[in-house]
Amino acid sequence: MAYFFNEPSRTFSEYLLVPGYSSSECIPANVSLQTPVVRFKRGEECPLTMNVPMVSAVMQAVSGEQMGIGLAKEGGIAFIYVSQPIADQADMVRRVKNYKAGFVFSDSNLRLGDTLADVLALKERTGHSTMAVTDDGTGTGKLLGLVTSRDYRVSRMDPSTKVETFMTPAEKIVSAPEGTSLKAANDIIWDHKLNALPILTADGHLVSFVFRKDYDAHKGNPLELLDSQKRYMVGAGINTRDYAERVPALVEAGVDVLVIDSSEGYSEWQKRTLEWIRSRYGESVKVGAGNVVDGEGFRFLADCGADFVKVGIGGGSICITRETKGIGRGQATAVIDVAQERDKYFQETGIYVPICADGGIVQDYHITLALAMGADFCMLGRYFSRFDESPTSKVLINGSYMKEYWGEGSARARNWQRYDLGGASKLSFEEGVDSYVPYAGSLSDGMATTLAKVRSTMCNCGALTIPELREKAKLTLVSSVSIVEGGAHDVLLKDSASGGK
Ligand code: RVP
Repeated sequence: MAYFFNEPSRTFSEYLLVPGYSSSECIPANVSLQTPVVRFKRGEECPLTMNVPMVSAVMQAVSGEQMGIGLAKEGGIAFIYVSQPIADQADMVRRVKNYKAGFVFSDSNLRLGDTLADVLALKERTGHSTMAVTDDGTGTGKLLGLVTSRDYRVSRMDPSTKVETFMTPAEKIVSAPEGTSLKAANDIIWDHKLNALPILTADGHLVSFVFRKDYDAHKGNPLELLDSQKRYMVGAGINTRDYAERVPALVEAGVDVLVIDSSEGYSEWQKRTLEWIRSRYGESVKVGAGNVVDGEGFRFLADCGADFVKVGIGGGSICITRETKGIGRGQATAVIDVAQERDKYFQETGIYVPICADGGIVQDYHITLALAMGADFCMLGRYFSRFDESPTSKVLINGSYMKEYWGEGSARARNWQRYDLGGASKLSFEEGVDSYVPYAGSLSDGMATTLAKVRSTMCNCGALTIPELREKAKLTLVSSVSIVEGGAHDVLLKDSASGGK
């Protein structure tokens, strides 16, 4: 007979934390959000930790190289999406690893023949106002000139005006040779009162820019996540189909951690993938697996050698797996169940296998709840897709800026490998939707607010670290009536009274 779970499965919004005693030491500035990412033995140090408990989803609409760089700056890890050709994914990883803080690859480039209209269109698309004019229109072409917003006046110039008539030509540009240190570049910027300094090869090809504002920003990233060679850390997704080619390419590109990207991870395919990686690389390549939603699935993947296990089926904001296939489990219940098994596994074997709560984080406090319930870190898609650093377009809809966000199981992404159970090499039916999310500005500002809330709640619970939160947390279920009580209620909101903004 079928097995029936006794309790209904629940989501994060059905829980709240009940505050504990906070001492005068318990202030947000003293909170550490450091957390393990990969397995380690009792008494040993975890070989890969993060400074904040957040990773970005393995999705086309979320994790490209900009997210890789941006999130590492904030102390977390982006998992570069797998639903693209191997060489392209490896290039993205390589660009994050080669990124030198403060040295920016030029993504807004023009050719001599381009016009003012092209400049404006490029600015609209990338949001960047400093543009290189190169012989081949790429970020590594020979530098012929620079265009910034100080070089043109839209109201007084014809849109068909050629770039070469108003750009600052190469001979008038202050530049620095490849190999210049960030400190020396900054001195040149300061001495010449520049906003941007192009770094050039000996034969005049563009390598990167150093921007005045980035140098200042770099000094403000105390949590940035660096490898032993002071490069940013980055992750990448793999699938259970082409791992024999994809993994070597990603490892060669310098990836720090992999994850098998699948909607359902309790499978022989994942076992085979993990075994292949272990036989080829031993413990040197770190790889997470998933997704699972109960202790049984966790134990299977832990026994197969997964470095961490991802938890969550059907809770993603763009995910319709529960509707289409009828599989899944409320995300809070799944995390609680898997965390209990992880602790049992640790007691029995002395091996700690971190777990990642993937999907369904809607409010910032859901992160704190997930941590209190036992997650070591959270994976977020919708959250990160809203920022400048996600690879998607910013569009104006009904007067508000939005970003596009689509599921890996949508017809748009066509990531059939993620849903593959062996057999056909195509997406048989959709498990995800294509959507808009409200644009939310820069990653750094957004995460600062989110993490301030997490730290503050931890202090309310008397916890200065994630393990302490887990030990001290008191969680209560809330009734549907008390959920209403939790929002603004029985008042007329001024925004809605005046018909909104
Ligand atoms: P969310 O943060 O709620 O947007 O969820 C993101 C997660 O949703 C991803 O990490 C992944 O596990 C899942 N996902 C991605 N695509 C799809 C889909 O098309 N169904 N689901």
